[in-house]
Amino acid sequence: MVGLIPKPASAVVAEGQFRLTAETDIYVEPGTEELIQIGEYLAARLNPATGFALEVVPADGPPAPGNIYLTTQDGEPALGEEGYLLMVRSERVSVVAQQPAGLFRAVQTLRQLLPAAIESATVQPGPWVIPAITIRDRPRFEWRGGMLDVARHFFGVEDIQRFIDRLAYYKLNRLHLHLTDDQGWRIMSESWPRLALHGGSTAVGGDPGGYLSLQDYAEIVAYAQRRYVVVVPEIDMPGHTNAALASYPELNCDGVAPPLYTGIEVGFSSLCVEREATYRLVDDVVRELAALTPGEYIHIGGDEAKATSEADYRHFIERVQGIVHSHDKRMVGWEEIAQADLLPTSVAQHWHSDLAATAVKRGAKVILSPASRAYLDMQYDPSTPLGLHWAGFVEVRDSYEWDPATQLAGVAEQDVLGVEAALWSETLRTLADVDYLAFPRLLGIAEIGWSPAAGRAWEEYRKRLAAHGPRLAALGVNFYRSPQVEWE
Ligand code: TNX
Repeated sequence: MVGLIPKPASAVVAEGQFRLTAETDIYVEPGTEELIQIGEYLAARLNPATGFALEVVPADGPPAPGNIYLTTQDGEPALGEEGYLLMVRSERVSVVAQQPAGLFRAVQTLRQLLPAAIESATVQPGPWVIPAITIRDRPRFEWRGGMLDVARHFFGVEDIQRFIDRLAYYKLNRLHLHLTDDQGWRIMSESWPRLALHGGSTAVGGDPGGYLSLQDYAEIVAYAQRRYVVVVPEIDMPGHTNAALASYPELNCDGVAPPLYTGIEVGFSSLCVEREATYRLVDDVVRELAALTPGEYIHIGGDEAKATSEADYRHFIERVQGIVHSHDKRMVGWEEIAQADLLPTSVAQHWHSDLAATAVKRGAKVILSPASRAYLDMQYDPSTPLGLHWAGFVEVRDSYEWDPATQLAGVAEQDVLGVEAALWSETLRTLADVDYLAFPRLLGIAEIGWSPAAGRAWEEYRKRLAAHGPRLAALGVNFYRSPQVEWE
């Protein structure tokens, strides 16, 4: 129990312990393709370190002692989409959920109940013992996200998949991909191929560029789906668009394409709001992405449009909202979109101002990513070798000690769709860099999104966090060993 992050809604320790042995198998009921896949995911997590060969078996009722049982049979409706009941007893481990997603979340709890060495890629001595416990759990918020900026620096399919694995381990369920910005356009468009071919050819500091093919994107979506993570693609506009403007002169009001940009200034670029070419681009790109995105949301950016007049901005956002809607998606945008008329289905993402309260007044829900808490690219302290500090230094405690229901005046619990940690990549070149800023702060945001507010306290959290040091190490995560935590 001590080591679980996010902290479960309820956990009661029981008598005895379950021992995972070479004879243990994973029984799933019903034996559908989807449940078998969840069982296989669990087996793949347990087999390398144990050296066992757990198998997945379709079941008809609870299996013989010594086994693991995952079922959606008689799942309580109160557990919702992602909740679960996990019972560890000396005879067996059983998980009951209303939906497969709940079983998947429970599998993460089960991994965390085992010794940290279970996450090792090579055979470890064991023994593989889980203390008996009953956990009844479900998330507080529906949206628990991690954002990765693949525009300032490009991260490809493999890195993004590793990032998804890390999100899933902490029960996060949204991967927001910031796909485009001034420095790079990172997704192919069949209608506008120069966006990626030219606009994706470089990165901050002149570092190597790159882009995702539509097939790469589909592969990422499928990988995320098997981890019950919804991909939310972002095309940032009308500002943050130099890469697009450089690729197609007709997107510029003066008809002249600017050069590519590799600096880190913001707020200087804008699609030409008066030109029809702009809306053809938006419609084509949103249509292509929507077709490959099973999730409900398309993120349209909308931040820091300092090169667009206020009236033009509102007109642009409202028209783009209509385009997103016409492709059967809900629009998400940074909090600045609150200046426009929003549909009740639209969502505003808070980062630094009081505009989220305006969005709420206009009937929209909000996602909270307060920069001083949830921006993972903020340096921990002045000695952090990566990151920025325009929103201050954000130590592990700062990123943990806040609550979505009280963070903003005019935004109450029922207005909050959830929370998201954002990682901007101006200063990041490798997955090790990503890890160093995301971990361990991402765990705190995951807990804020999942766990009940009552019972959350830094002094208790930092002890559970300490137990994740060896886990993160076994997973190969290059995390920051904050001096605020007495790492195990
Ligand atoms: C602000 S947050 C930005 C990004 C930068 C980030 C750096 C937001 C919506 N805009 O363009 O990358 O700060 O921390």
